[in-house]
Amino acid sequence: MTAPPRLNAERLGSLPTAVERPRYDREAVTCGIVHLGIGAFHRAHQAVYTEDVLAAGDHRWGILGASLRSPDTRDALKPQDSLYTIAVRDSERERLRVVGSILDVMVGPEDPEALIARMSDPTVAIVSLTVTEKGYCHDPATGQLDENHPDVVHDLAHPAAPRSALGYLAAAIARRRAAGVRPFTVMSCDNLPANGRTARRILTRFAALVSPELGRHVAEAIAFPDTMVDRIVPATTDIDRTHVGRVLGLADAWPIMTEPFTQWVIEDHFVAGRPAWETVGATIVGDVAPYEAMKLRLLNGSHSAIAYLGYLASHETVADAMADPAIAAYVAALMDDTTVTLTLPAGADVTGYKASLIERFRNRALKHRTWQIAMDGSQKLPQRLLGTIRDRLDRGMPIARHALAVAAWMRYVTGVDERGNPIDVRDPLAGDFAAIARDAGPVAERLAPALLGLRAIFGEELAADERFRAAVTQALSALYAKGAKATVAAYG
Ligand code: CS2
Repeated sequence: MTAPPRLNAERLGSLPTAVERPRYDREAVTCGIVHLGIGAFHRAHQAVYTEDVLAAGDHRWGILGASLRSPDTRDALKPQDSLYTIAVRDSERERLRVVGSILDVMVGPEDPEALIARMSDPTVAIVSLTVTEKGYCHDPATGQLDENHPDVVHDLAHPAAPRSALGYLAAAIARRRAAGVRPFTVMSCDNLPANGRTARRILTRFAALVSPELGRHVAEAIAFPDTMVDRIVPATTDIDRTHVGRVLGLADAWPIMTEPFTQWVIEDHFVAGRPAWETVGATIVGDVAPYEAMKLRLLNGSHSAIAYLGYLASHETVADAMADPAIAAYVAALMDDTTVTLTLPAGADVTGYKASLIERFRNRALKHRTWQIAMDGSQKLPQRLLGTIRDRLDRGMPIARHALAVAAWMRYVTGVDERGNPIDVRDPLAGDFAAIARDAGPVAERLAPALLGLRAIFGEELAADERFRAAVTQALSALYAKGAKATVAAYG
């Protein structure tokens, strides 16, 4: 069988009629947004909302995507005029849509100056980010810039050729200021607590290390709205590529697989205008915090628990794990334990929200690997699980279920699974985990305190709390003694 021809602008007319496509003049679109970290999540989420704004006739908001590391996305999208498909799936149906809001893709390291120049263009009003938690070069426990981070040290020494998003932002902000170009808005779309405020704190400190004036300028002139972003987007596989190619009759080198659900809550705080995202489904609010806590603690907290326990219990995907009644019961109970710590958004139906999360996790049409979610736990645990644990401890409430999730993370980061096979642990602190696991051995009483000593994750106070130490050690002993499957059943 010969491969189908490549998706591109000229061939849009040949798509099957059921496939949605850009119905506006892409040539008329100008670039109003530079997006750093052009991964699958951005393409399934913000780029789709923006696509709807373009389709409604406001052509100022085309997106220039940038990768700060690998050329893969550019290599996939460039030959197809930056067009790509999203496949929206649940067990009943699949809907395909070709999205055109991304106008071009650049690769930062290939030509940093070119990216800084594009970010300095006066038409650019927003620089948005999905660089993952670790892309902020911060200390996850405190939310402060990690001034010893290798990328931070590098970028302060080489401001014209940065590696991190912080370095690019500082360089572009400085250049715009020197040229008298209006400041842009920095919009974080990562799963960090108070992502706008966190980005502001970190970038202000970074800029102050460049020069005190630049630090002041960032703090005073740049807007950093908080956002809550939500859509489940598993990594694309070759099976997905082949399937989408067959349906389109055109080859798409990087289609995006996602779920029907999508949510975006944005703080209305922009200095140079923004697309009318509220006309296409986003919610604009004065305070994102309640939405964000609900999402980070209920969705992402459960996700991380499912990832570690599910992986240990040999479940490849979230849906596989949720098909195990013991895990499903545990997750429901974990969410109930979490709920008491939340200040809910006005009018929120938290019972309905939790039920919808269970449904979303059960979506068998998505192959969301537990291994994918297990990545970078050192950056995720604080906002997903540890905040809830602190709040429950403050109220004198038991924390056993959340402690089990932390213990499962500990068991996972030792790098050896329950059958003695190696685990591919991906985390900025993977080296520390390996050294700790080597010294402690598979002994809960040694392993738990050693991992709790990682201050960047646990901070001082929680790590010293006897109730927390005891609960985690007990759960970890159970995981070693009985395995994940039996232990989860006992905690549900
Ligand atoms: C997941 C998130 O990979 C992960 O850590 O928990 O990417 C999750 O799928 C999204 O936040 C859903 O909005």
